[in-house]
Amino acid sequence: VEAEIPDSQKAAWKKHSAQGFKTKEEFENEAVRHIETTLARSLYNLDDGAVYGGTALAFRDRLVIDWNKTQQNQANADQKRVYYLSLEFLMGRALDNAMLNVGLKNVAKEGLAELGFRMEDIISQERDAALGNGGLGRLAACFLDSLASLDYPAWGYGLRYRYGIFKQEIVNGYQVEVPDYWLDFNPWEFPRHDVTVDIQFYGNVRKYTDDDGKQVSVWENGEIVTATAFDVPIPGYSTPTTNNLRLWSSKSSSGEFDFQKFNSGQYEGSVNDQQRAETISAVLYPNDNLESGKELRLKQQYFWCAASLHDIVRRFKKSKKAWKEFPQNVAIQLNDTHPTLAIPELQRILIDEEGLDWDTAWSIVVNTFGYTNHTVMSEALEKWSVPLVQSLLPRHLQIIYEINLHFLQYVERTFPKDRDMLRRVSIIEEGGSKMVRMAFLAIIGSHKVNGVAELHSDLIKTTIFKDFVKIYGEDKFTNVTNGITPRRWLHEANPRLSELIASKLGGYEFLKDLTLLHKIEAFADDKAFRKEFQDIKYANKVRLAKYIKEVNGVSVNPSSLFDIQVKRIHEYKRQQLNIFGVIHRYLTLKAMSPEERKKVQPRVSIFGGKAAPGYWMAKCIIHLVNEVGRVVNNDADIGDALKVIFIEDYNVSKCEIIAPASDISEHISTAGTEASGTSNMKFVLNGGLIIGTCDGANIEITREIGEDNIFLFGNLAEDVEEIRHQHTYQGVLLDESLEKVFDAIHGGMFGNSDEFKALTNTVINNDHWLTSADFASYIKTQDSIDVVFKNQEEWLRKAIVSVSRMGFFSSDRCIEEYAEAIWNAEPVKP
Ligand code: GPV
Repeated sequence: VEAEIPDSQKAAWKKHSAQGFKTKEEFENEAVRHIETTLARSLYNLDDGAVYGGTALAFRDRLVIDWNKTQQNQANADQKRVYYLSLEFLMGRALDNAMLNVGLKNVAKEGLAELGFRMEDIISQERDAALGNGGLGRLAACFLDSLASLDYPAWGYGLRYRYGIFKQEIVNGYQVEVPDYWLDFNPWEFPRHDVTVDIQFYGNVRKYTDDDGKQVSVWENGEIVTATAFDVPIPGYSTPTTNNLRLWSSKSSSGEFDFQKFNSGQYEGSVNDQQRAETISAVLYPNDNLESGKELRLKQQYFWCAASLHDIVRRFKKSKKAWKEFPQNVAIQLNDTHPTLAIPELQRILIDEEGLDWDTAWSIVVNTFGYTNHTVMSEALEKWSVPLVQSLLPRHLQIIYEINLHFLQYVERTFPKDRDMLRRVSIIEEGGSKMVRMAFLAIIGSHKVNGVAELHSDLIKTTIFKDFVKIYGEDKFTNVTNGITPRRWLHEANPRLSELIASKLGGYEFLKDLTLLHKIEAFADDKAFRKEFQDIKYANKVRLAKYIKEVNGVSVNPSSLFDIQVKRIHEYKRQQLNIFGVIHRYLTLKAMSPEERKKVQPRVSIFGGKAAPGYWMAKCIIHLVNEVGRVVNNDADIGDALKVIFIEDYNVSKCEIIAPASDISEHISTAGTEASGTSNMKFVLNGGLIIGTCDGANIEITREIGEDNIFLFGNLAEDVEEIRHQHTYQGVLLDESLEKVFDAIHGGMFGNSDEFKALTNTVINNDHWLTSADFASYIKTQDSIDVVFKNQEEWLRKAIVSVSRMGFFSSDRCIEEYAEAIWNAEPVKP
């Protein structure tokens, strides 16, 4: 195509092509131009919001110039491309990240100052892009940052939800969900009205024999919905590589609305189709670690998988290569089972549309896909009812049955004596109602399956996927321990700590190679370094205390020990264990004399996190935390000795203020339930210590930083089953201190005790999450934390050594592992 353009035309384009600003002057030019023209505002009609808009648009222009060059360059390079399919991308704010990654933050800061504005005020105008629930969605966002920073030719594919995760308000101590209108102003996306794909639902399958005597299936007569692409540029750090996140938005395929209906006076009816179509990408399902089985969710999954695959196949076909080369050119990673329909969809394209035979097509499919599992908990494993799939995706159900047939025939040949095996591993679960087990389909259709931390990857091999290890062998199953991007989670969140590290390491290389942090271990005993490290932590706590004062109206003393648990509210994550521990502490303080109380290490217990709107028990936990806070924070006997705070609407940008301000953070899931956890990494990287169970990545964090530097407690994963068994057959032996806590709750100390009955009863009745079984160990460990914290020198040493040993947990390391062991992909030099 390039060769066909006349030289004179090329020259004209080159002469006028956008360059993007480089200097402070040029930045101010661009920002002011956008404010005055794109946004139609003026010096006399300005606020931080408008200046944010102008600044963001100026940076967006920069990004899109790099984006264009990157796409051109990657197309020319003709290397294998990686596609990361995720229903969630929890991106947070983009401006600060864009400024850092293109290396123009200082230029912008000075420019803004000259225009009369402060950088922090402008950055904080941006609302989060919150297209995700929790760790799974944030992992996808960290991976995009690392893929671009390491120059991999990689695209993310997701859905452009009109409403991301709801905004959480706390009203009278209860969670209230409010819609998040995040698209009101979003300068980071480019609508591609020319990039559309028509997606079919329902309909029927017609079979016929063609002229060559071949059986052909045609899926037809369905409803059509159109997918439109919206592209979000993803800048790499310290490289011009700017990758793409393509988000699909749904709209009616018949244009705006039905003109016939409109003209015949049926005004309302005329918009029905349009609304039905737009509903598909309207809202993110707010469940974390729980599947809901709703038809609309299945529609979302197919809509997004089909649009993405169509796009990927279209790009491949431009290369004119043979189909068998597809897996050498394309790697598709499935973020959990949500995109599993991509497997039968690619098989359908290859056999129904491209005319390949089953076996050739299937080998292409398997070599293309990799599947990442994020949980072993049965309530989170996706299953779709066969009649639902039959009606929505009739051709896919046929293909799934055929995949299953081939697979079960193979299993039968290999394990002729184990008849029960066929029932256990079948993609179709028989029984009351037939279900499609998506995880099994994902395993069978992928060449690699990975867990997200060592313990978790071992658990999937020995529990839920045990039979598949027998069938396929160990090599199909692997581990890639999660990581986080040090750009956002160290440099952006904690600029002073980043600067201190850079001052000792002679630059910011460590943001590209986090293992370089090991060099600061040498300063763990350096007095001046410790002091500076301590000052930074204190300043970060002051910042958080200020926020808490503004929002919660509670004064907390920044010298107190800040104890933080922020994550989705879930019984398995055990915020209930934490709040029961807080109540125990309160009762203990109340029983003391004022003199004794003065000697106790003051503490601020901080909670934050959303509950799925339909998750009753999680909402009870939020309510209890708020009620305990109300009582404790207003108790004159207690004063600074204990404060209890619930931070409303926890999200990515709040985490950036919270993580740098912790002394201790809580990662206390029942052993064997948290696949990895990633906030544990964020907190340690920011100089806080951890109280945690032997679960998920806590185990590898312990291995890296040393067991002297972490507060571990509780039963081990290998003993959990046995304890639950005892609970079932011998009843729960309630911990004595916990019983006192329950007495206080039941006695109405924290308001109407009926509201908390469900919460205490589940512990008393079967204690599935080992809240009572782990309580004594938890309390004892919390007490030891008070003792160690009093010795600030020892505490600082632990914190500094821990930071220096966190290099392994960079998401850059994850991406290199995926590239090497799963994708077989290489970077493209920019
Ligand atoms: I499945 N995860 C999540 O955030 N949502 C889910 O629906 C499921 C898993 C999380 C796990 O709970 C974390 O342990 C893990 O660190 C994260 O996924 C990323 O792997």
